[in-house]
Amino acid sequence: MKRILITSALPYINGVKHLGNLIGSQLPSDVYARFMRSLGFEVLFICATDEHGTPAELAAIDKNMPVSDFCEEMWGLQKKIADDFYISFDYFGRSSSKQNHELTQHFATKLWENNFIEEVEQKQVYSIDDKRFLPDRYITGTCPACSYDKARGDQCENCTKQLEPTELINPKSTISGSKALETRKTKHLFLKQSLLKDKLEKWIETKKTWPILTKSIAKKWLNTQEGLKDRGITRDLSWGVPIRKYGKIWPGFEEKVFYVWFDAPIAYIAATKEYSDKNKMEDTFWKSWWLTDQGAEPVSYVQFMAKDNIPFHTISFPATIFGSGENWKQVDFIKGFNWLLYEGGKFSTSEKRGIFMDKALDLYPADYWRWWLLSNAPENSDTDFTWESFQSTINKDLADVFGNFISRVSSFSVSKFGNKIPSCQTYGTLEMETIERIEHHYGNLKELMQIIEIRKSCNELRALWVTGNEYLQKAAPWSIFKENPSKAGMIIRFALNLINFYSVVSEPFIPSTCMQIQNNFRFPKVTTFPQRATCFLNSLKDEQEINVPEILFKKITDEERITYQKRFSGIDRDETLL
Ligand code: B3M
Ligand code: ZN
Repeated sequence: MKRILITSALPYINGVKHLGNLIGSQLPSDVYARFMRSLGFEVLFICATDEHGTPAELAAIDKNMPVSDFCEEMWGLQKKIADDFYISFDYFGRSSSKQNHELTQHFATKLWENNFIEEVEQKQVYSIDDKRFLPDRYITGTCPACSYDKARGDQCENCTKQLEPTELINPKSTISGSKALETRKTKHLFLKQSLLKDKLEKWIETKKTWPILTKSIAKKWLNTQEGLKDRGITRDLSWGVPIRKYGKIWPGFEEKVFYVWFDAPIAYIAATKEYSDKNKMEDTFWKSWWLTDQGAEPVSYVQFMAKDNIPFHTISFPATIFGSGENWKQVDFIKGFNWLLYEGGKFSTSEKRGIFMDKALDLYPADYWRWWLLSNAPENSDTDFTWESFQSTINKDLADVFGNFISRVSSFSVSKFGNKIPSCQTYGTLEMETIERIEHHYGNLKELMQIIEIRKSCNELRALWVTGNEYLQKAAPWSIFKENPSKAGMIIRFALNLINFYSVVSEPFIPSTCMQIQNNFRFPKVTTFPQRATCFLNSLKDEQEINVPEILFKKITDEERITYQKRFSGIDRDETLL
């Protein structure tokens, strides 16, 4: 298959994401997208902000901003941060776009036509002063179990008990503080997922290559009552996709919007349409990626996400697509991730514990974070970010192995041979042996990236760099230069070719450094990977100019590590110790 559609789970709009969110979707999907482009596939890489739902409304209230302004501002910020991390989205859209409104309403209409949506009457808390029904989270009161007086309608934060809003003692509206609440009847739309059980089951059964994490979560949801329960897909909010059927307000649903998890995955499609509309492309463009009946070349569709998002992508969204009865593209492969922990505990936004994407870039360049996160990606189990591990990984892999190789080779080359690449002489046995080792790891790297084994791919890339260092150590051009300058020149020529090769194949992982190397050495631009490393390892021309690059990776000192360990350990940690 020549075309690969890649989506990264949509970052929720309410705040800047932390490193755990980054490694859970955007970063691994970026490496995969970059790598597949370089292998010559036609790639479309899409993401967007997930903007609806109560947390967005609450965050906007908190900032004293209209929710649409808040979302617009946060979209800009999230886009900028993604750019600063060199995430190579083809398009970064918004779930609040007109395209998503229309598509979400389209799906709901189709589901309704096909009898997968039903109207259900329910009792719900209504606030007389606010003149609206209140979602569970908009009601607070005293917990019947532990008497905590700020318990929310869905759960008590203090004792974690799951609650019904009607169980709260002295309930009041979070919006106005009003206690004039009563229960009234109202209608909600439900998606009848249970009717699609067989279809979903058969479909998931065909996914032989899905990672264990993805498949086990999918199966668990498929086989529990809870998982396939019909889902309410409407909410009493004003910010969201209005409930419409055939383009008209759905009678009885004037005050409601679709549930955020109903419209968010549809935004993958809508963001592609947004991209297409923005660039004034024909509709055939986005349809060729998302509809299987357009006569376009087949697409392989890969999604990236953290494990808590898997149920929505293996059950609810596929149910929406199947239920529409239309030929929308279903996902082919879901890459799920476990949690990234921070120094043994959870990242916490409210306690300011852990490192957030914007702060991270104030401390170190994007490639430092990218390399640590990718080489420690929580693929098979949760992974712990520690400052010790960060310091030692960066100092060893990037500074001592990769960076050092480049600076030793280039400074020796410039000092002995000037600014031109030393001219040719055929490679000897050691070079041939090295080529063989390179070929082996390069082959592994390509295979592993195609099955999206991120950590293992990083190991192979590291092995490529180590091979270069070991070669240099053995060949020791500095000790033979006096007697045999032309052999030393051959060694350096080979090593420079290696640098060129590294700068191409490492680019998906540490793109900014690789661009810097390519510019510095003025290597010819390469857009696709070589079939075999061999054809690359004698590709530089004699007239190639060499410059010694500035230090590529500054080492992380113990002092820095200790300072940051303290600074990011949680709210006012220092004061409480006093
Ligand atoms: N917004 C991820 C989260 O915030 C969620 C992903 C939606 S993907 C369609 O947990
Ligand atoms: Zn409680």
